[in-house]
Amino acid sequence: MAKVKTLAEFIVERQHEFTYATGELSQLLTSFRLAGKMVNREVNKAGLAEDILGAQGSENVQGEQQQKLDVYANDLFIRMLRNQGMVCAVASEENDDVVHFDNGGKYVVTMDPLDGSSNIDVNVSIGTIFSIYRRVSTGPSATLEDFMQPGTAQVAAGYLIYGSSTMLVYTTGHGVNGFTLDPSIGTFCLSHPNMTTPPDGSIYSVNEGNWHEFAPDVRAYIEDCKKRKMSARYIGSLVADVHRNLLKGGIYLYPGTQKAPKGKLRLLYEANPLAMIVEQAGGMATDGTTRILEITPSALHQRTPLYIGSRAMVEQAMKR
Ligand code: P6P
Repeated sequence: MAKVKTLAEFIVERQHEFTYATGELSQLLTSFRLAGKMVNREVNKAGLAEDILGAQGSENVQGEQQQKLDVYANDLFIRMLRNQGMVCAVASEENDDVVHFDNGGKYVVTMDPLDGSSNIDVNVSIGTIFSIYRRVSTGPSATLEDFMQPGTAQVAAGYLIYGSSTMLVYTTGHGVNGFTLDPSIGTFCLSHPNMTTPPDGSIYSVNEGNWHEFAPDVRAYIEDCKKRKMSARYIGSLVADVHRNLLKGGIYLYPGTQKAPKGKLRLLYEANPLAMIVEQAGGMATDGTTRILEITPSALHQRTPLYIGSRAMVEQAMKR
């Protein structure tokens, strides 16, 4: 049986690909690796632990009901990132403003600590999404400017998916690799080396409940998918939908609507990290007209329409 390669071994082996100092990537990813295991433990027993299920009773900056596990995951990731010393500040979906550590760290992180959390109570896969940027500011404290970099400036991006198995998928700009948590030893092991997404696909993921608010070109594209007998798959958990399409081929789209021209998804900690990963796997990600990674942000929680997945499908959707 081939020797299993752990995430730690893989990072050391590939450290030379990380533009910056040796060991920094390993430390940066360790927070997500460790906190990911702890979130996984809580997610897996959520049905048993009443105190961890259900709404927290508070709202996040998006005005969305915070689930208890959202808050647990957010606090845990922030604590882990603060303790490891190289991250100077974090922008999280769950926090209105930047969380500053004022430690002079060279990096900043954006994250959605638990995306799709409304699915927690119904046992559907959920995920953590994160981006890592090198600061453009100097001194002990990060500035908003550090978070207003385009997605092309990401030094690493990744997601954890808490599903039938728990995986960590990440890129540093040199391809995409997936690691599956072996719960018997509590270790992420390389299970999906050099992930590439099929150039075309036959799965489309969109919330057709918004049909009457879609622009004519979006409706025309969806009609075309139906005419071509594609499969409609929509989990309602972004990481799960994107992960499935990444492996099998397909497109996920959350277009703008009349009511919400910029759609629902957030640029900094949903679209950008997933766009970097999907592009590195050979796919494509746009807002319907512009490459996601080339959008210059102007606000922490700004939203963007998102068309992401197999290149041929995203190109087809944009032709409308
Ligand atoms: P809708 C979950 O709240 C989320 O941010 C993504 O995980 C998911 O893809 C999307 O929203 C679902 O939104 O409007 O289709 O329920």
